[in-house]
Amino acid sequence: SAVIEEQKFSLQEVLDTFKLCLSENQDVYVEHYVAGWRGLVKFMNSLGNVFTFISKDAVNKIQILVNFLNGENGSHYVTIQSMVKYELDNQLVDLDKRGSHPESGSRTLLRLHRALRWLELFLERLRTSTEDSKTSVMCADAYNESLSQHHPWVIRKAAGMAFCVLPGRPTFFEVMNVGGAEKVVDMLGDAVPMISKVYQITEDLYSQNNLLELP
Ligand code: 1PX
Repeated sequence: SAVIEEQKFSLQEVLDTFKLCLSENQDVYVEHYVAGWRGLVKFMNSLGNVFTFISKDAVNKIQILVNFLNGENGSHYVTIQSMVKYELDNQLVDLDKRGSHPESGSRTLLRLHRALRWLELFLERLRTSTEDSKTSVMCADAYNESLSQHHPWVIRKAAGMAFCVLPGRPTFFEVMNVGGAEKVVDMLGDAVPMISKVYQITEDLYSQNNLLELP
């Protein structure tokens, strides 16, 4: 059973991936960013089929970035900073409206970046929650405060329905497979600042380049 234990998925490993994102000079590695999202998707899928409409879009966006990373210009896609510079310098981004580059790396990553803010807010709520807190409420509050502002009504509606069937806090903690509630709180105390940092660096980069509203 020790072997089975080892193979079991833990959210700790996933969140640790985000630690690997930052280089010495505060650049963000696309490879680890994408790996972090892969792990989150895996976690979400283990919660049930209702969440696949959400994970499908994330998977699609992850794949777009992986294709760039493995493509012939992959060396420009090593960090978010180099990706943005390369795509802007070579007019590879639709800036005002969708045109000939509807799936640029920059606009694709922006969608995940906005979702990362939701994750940060949700995990922080989870961290400070009590036994009787509802995951659905924490999730919805975090969403309404962040990602929802970028979604049309129909997506907001569907997301709201998905939140309602989220498992309760005890099951949620169990699926995270980190240990007891205390361990989860410790782990989140460690992970959330790291995620915030990655988020803030990306946010500043996009803001400086006026890219926060990419279509
Ligand atoms: C311990 C907590 C871990 C939870 C991990 C959950 C990972 C969540 C992954 C969510 C990724 C969502 C990416 C959404 C990107 C996006 O905004 N896409 C939209 C715009 O894209 P476009 O290419 O058209 O400009 C797109 O329209 C999205 C459609 C799918 C619905 C998105 C609903 C987002 C809800 C986020 C909350 C997830 C709740 C999961 C519960 C654990």
